[in-house]
Amino acid sequence: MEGWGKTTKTQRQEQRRLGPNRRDFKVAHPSLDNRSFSGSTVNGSSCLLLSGFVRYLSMAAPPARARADYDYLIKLLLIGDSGVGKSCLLLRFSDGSFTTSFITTIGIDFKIRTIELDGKRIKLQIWDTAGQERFRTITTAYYRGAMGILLVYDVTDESSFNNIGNWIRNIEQHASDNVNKILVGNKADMDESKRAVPTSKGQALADEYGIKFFETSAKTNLNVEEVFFSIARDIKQRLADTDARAELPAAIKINQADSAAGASQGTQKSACCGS
Ligand SMILES: Nc1nc2c(ncn2[C@@H]2O[C@H](COP(=O)(O)OP(=O)(O)OP(=O)(O)O)[C@@H](O)[C@H]2O)c(=O)[nH]1
Ligand SMILES: [Mg+2]
Repeated sequence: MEGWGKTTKTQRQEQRRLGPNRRDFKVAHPSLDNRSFSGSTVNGSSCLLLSGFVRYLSMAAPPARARADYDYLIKLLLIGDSGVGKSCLLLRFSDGSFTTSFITTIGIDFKIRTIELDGKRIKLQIWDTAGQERFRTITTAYYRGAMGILLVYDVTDESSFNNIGNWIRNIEQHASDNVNKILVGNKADMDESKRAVPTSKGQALADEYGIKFFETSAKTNLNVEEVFFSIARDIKQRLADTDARAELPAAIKINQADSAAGASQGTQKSACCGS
């Protein structure tokens, strides 16, 4: 009885200690490719040893993630000159908000939003790079893991448009060959008198590179969803095609094996029946 009482007391102490500080965590990093980890933290530290006990404490709560909560994980990257509105586009898409204050990105940042496309859950992991030259070494390290890249310029800033060629060369040097790209002319809400890059020029450049083009406004939410959904749809299609191709030889092999088995059975049968 004493032992039982002791355990209960310890458990109660643990429960008080864990209390509201227990929370689920997810870790994702581009170097982890398509993997992400989930688990629990207690005051910031791993609680593997306590996991059984925690499960006991949270019997009524839903179980820890036993399976992936998405069908596809798609990693996107935002690149372009400093000040074109990359972070604002991401904030608009992930949080539905906008700020006029300019807080330049230091290095790299990311946000996650899960969307649904054709009945599939697509988890978008969107990496927002700093446009400033001094962060170039850090940011280019993230190109390799990207499945899609949004090239952003500011329609009121001609040099940001002229630099798109340099950003494309960066992609050619550092990203995977099959990465999807999309051209984005942001700040389309600005007064026509401020516009430095006509829509036709943006479209012509996109056509030259054979990529899609959108003019957006993070401020008014013009075309923001459309850009992210468009590139996500193209990547999902590419991944689905790759999956289908990867499965094809196996399917053929199975069929061949089946028919081979069938043929040998048939041979046996005919041998049997023929005899
Ligand atoms: N009018 C207008 N202003 C915008 C829009 N998007 C961003 N801005 C403004 O442009 C400034 C720069 O935006 P950011 O999103 O921080 O720019 P960034 O490309 O992330 O810049 P770096 O992090 O330095 O690379 C901010 O003052 C924003 O408020 C837009 O669509 N319309
Ligand atoms: Mg930024």
